[in-house]
Amino acid sequence: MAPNVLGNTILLAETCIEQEDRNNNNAPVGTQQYKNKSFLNVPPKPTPVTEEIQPKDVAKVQGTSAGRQYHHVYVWRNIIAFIYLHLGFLYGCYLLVTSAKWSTFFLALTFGSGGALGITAGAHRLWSHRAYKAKWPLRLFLMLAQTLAFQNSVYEWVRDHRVHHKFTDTDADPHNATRGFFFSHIGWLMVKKHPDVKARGKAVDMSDLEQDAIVMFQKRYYAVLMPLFCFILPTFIAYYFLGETFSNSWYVVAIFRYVLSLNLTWLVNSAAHIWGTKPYDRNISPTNNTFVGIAAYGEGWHNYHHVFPWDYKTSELGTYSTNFTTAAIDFFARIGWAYDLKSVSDDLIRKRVLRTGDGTHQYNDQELQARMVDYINQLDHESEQAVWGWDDKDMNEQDRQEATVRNKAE
Ligand code: ST9
Ligand code: ZN
Ligand code: ZN
Repeated sequence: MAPNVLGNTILLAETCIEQEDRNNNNAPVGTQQYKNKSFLNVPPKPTPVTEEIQPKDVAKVQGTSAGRQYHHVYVWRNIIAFIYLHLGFLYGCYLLVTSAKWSTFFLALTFGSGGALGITAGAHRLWSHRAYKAKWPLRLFLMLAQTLAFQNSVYEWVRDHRVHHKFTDTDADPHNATRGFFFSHIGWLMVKKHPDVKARGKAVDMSDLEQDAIVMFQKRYYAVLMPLFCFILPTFIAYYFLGETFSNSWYVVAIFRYVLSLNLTWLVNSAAHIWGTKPYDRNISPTNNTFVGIAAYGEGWHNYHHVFPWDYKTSELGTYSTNFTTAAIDFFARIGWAYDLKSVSDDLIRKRVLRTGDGTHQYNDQELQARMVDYINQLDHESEQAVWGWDDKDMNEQDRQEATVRNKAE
């Protein structure tokens, strides 16, 4: 079981319901159940079976996948912790407008942005998707920044995120958005995971992270590093260096900053899987959502991201103002710490937009038509055969019919 870091920090009693029937397949009628709803305009999918799965895992998956109902097992420790954190967040808002110093607010903003980069440029684009490579000083910086964001260790974050991409909208997706806004936003952290998440997750390749000493160091010492970087240091810096009160330091720089960054991150899993456009693939739930795009430091262009997860920009269009993370990675590339930045060619994007997009891509109708003709012509051209002259057997019949033949012989 993953280290119980949340409980360690807030020292709340463990009241989690542990049952012998760990997967809770036999829970009594009336308990809340996982169901495959389809209000996202995307048909619910059964978890696909791939060759990567070991036979013992397949048995587990077949026994619990869509079709059979699975019951939530509440993790009361997390529920209580999240209630405390959100009440603390509201109190932090109150302190911000009544007694906190401006410098305290800017400190919270700085820690919030640092943590955000640790998630977006680090856990997400670098470690989950390998969309670019980073030299060790940058990996060290991103690891520490990710630690201060407290969203589990990089290793655990990446494992869940890769499963999310491979099995989006199925039971194996940790925050399966077909179960509704609340579940995909925060609810998934209040219950035990569906067994398919674990079975599928076991087949996900994590060898690249296992060879990364910085990631493995963080995983090993997470229970110490996380409270230090997420809660103790930010509170101490505000209290000691800014001369802030303990209460303002704790509730603004630690709790307010942490809860805000959690909720902005979770919007990518919830809002950007429910509301927005699907310019690249209309058959999947992830959407392009402008609000989330800006608020989550460039991570809300989620329809694009699910189609091309290896693009370091996680988006096709826009400027640095809608993608702060891309600006940061480009900066690190300029000083030589980031390299091998991958992105998608215009041609590949265009083909995908024409094939599976929902029609909301910025190409206007005329341009789209022109590009479509261009694209079809290109396909036509690719299939053309060279001919030696009129009676060549490979001559296109349409060319023959449409040719003008003057002075025809009888
Ligand atoms: C948080 C994460 O908030 C947020 C992630 C968001 C992702 C968003 C992505 C979008 C893009 C990026 C956007 C960034 C925007 C940033 C903007 C910022 C301004 N595969 O987990 P356990 C196995 S965290 C394979 O305990 P339970 C494994 O053997 C918030 N195997 O399951 C594991 O043992 P180990 C703070 C897996 O008991 C064992 O199962 N953190 C997988 O069902 C047990 O694992 C918290 O609140 C897998 N995927 O408990 C803590 N998963 O690890 C929350 C599990 O030793 N977590 N296994 O190998 C928990 O308390 C528990 O995980 C639980 C489930 C109660 C939710
Ligand atoms: Zn991703
Ligand atoms: Zn997603």
